[in-house]
Amino acid sequence: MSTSNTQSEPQKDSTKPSSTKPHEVALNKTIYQFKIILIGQSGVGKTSLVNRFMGYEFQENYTCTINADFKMKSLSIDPSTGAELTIWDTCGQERFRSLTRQYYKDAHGIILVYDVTDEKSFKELDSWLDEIRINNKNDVSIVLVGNKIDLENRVITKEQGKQFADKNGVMYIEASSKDGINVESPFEDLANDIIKKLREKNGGDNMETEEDKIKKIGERNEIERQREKEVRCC
Ligand SMILES: Nc1nc2c(ncn2[C@@H]2O[C@H](COP(=O)(O)OP(=O)(O)OP(=O)(O)O)[C@@H](O)[C@H]2O)c(=O)[nH]1
Ligand SMILES: [Mg+2]
Repeated sequence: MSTSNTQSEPQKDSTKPSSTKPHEVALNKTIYQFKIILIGQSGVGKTSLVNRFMGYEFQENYTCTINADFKMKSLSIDPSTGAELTIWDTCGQERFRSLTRQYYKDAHGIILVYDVTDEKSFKELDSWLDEIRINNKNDVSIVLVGNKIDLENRVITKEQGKQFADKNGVMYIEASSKDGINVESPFEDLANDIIKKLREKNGGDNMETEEDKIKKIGERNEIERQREKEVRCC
């Protein structure tokens, strides 16, 4: 899977969610647009993870995220499918909680992060999952990330993390933003899972699925582009 940054500068004034509409369809390539949010206790490493995924260097200094920040990056899923991710990195501090809730609503995927050296950040995971259930009514894809595995003073084992994830039906990845371990997998696994769910919705019945609609919009755009070309050239 290849990646490319389409935009690295946060646009602080935009709070509009993205949709699963394809951004571009060319020669049968469908590019989905997904909204991904990162949540979890303050200081667990959400911003560090996003920054590493974007290709920036790891920063030892801690700068608390104010409310939320966003970045965009494109992924190539397979030769005929791509995904353009709008990534919302929220602040974990309690005082921003009511503001950051607005980002849950139309998210297609959620990265829930805890720090393997911080028991409190692990114990709070149940309340974060409750937040998701309350604020996102969709069948949202979730990946749990146990971050900071480079540190020696870890208190939450890999088995504990995996058990929690299995019990709650979410994916699980251990990562180190510092050492650059698994900094892309959470985003790639989410995109794959969201696309898989969209395709599964297609199975069996004759109802027009979300993916059908997406493809149709894409095909229509392509036809319109072709028509425009024809008009221009004649
Ligand atoms: N050793 C180590 N330190 C990390 C890692 N990831 C983040 N940190 C450090 O942890 C601190 C907090 O990281 P942030 O990414 O700012 O945490 P955050 O979750 O975005 O915090 P808020 O914005 O307050 O919600 C910083 O000092 C980082 O350098 C990691 O994988 N290993
Ligand atoms: Mg942050």
